[in-house]
Amino acid sequence: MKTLRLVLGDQLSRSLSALRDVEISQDVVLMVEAHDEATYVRHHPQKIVLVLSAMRHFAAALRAEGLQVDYVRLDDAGHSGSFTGELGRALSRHPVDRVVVTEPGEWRVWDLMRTWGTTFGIPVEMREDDRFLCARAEFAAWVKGRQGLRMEFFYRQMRRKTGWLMNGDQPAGGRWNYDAENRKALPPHLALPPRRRFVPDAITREVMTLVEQRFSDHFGDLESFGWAATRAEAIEALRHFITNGLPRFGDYQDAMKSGEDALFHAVLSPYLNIGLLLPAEVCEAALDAYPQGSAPLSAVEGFLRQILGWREYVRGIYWLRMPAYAQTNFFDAHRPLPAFYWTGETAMKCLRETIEATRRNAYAHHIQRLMLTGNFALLAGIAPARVEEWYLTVYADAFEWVELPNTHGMALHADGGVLGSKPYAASGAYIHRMSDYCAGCAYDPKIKLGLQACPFNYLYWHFLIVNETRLKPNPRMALPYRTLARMVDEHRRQIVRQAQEFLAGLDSE
Ligand code: FAD
Ligand code: DLZ
Ligand code: SF4
Repeated sequence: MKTLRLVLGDQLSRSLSALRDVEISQDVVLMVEAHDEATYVRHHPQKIVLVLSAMRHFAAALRAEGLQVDYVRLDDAGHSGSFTGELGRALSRHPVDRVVVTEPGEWRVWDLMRTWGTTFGIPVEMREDDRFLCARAEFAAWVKGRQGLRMEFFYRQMRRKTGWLMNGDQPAGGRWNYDAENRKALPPHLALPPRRRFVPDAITREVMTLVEQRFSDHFGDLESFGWAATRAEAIEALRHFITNGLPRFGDYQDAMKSGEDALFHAVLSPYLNIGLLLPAEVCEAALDAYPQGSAPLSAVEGFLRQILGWREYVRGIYWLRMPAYAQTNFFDAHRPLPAFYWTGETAMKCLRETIEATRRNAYAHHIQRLMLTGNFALLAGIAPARVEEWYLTVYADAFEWVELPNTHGMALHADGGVLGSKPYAASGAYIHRMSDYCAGCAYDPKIKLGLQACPFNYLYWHFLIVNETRLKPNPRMALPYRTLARMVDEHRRQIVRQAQEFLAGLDSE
């Protein structure tokens, strides 16, 4: 049966289900660079270059194997701009019996794909994306009959299933979780590993020129592009992390440092999310480091939890709850996104540095995303959809299946507690403890009110005050509400006044 096999820009894995039974003598692989995909949000130019360059390299590798690849470039004459339009045009070029695709990562594209059979009058087989460690049906079965969907219990089930870091049915070292040891602040003189960067080759440089011409008005710098664009390079980035980052990953997972963009983080998420690396091989590379003694158990467990736990869990939640998931707004938050999310122009040093790093690298590490830009948006009551659009726009690893649960659920608690049992709200004290940003800031994290007070301080208490009916019943919020109850009325009034003045003074985008 002659088959047209569509491969998307985040499906660049040779083991992809859509490619598995390819008949080299007759099938055609279709790959499409689509204007719509670069602009449904105005992606960071580094993300567009990464995806398009990796697609071109992947197509070249398939061709070298003898596969017939029909590759549609962004600037090809007659381009319709969309997946649907280009599938239609490809079907008129290739008389095939069926179309095979692997299910896409985003609900938006899945919703399109399910219409294709009827639109084009041809069988369209949508296959499972089995690059993940937990199938969608398996996640749905885990959810059945459960009251709460806590990640920790999902993660334990995944540990048992894979046998990773297990001694029989018990966790290696006697504990499931070394989280408590993963919260150290960074000692001032600790040497940090350099990020593994790759010099753009001719293919990447050609794409960079194209992206500069077409998307120069998108947020983000392109000249500092240093991402891997091939599987071989991505494997090198993985090795670099296992040797240089993993041993200290656990200890300093939650730390932040001025001028340091990645610390001991892996910087592998874009490669995992577009398919240059597979989650199983990344986990196995980390697991191999433990018996060899090159990384301690707390680091390997902490890293495994991010991929085997969080990454699989957020995908499970996304597909379980979409499309309704994106519509909830637990705090009824409607404020527009402040302009400084795009310009970086704010006196708050922690936010300024994070936004500048984001512009430079299309990357920020987890704690910057969660406890700085995310925490501020939560405390300031920014509309979830605006915040989500920002996160989907600015990061090279941003695909909605992983971005949305992290933003909507983890950072903004807009899902009312599906993903996290309480909001990750924090005052300046937390940022001061976990970073060195405050030393060079116009504000002081120890001052609660007045011109020099850290805005995170009064915004934090203001957030608790205005959301008292929503949050006070949550037993995990008992401690801050007990502190609030001890606050004299005049102090509460001053907090509300200063927070309102500050929020009213924010320029919006
Ligand atoms: P490390 O910290 O070194 O972690 C290793 C790997 O674990 C990552 O590469 C990633 O694949 C996985 N991982 C870690 N944390 C998470 C998590 N919470 N959810 C899913 N996978 C995780 N991650 C994305 O891949 N795409 C996104 O669009 C995205 N948006 C986010 C938005 C917000 C508001 C927050 C709080 C987090 C978001 N994350 C997202 C999760 C996390 O911040 C990134 O995966 C991580 O920063 C990527 O950098 P790294 O490779 O250095 O990760
Ligand atoms: C992110 C992205 C971009 C910028 N461009 C393309 C593209 O031109 N062609 C393509 O196949 N995929 C692209 N992607 C990734 C898609 O947006 C992604 O496959 C869908 O969002 C489904 O997850
Ligand atoms: Fe951020 Fe407040 Fe510290 Fe300034 S004082 S860097 S705003 S936490």
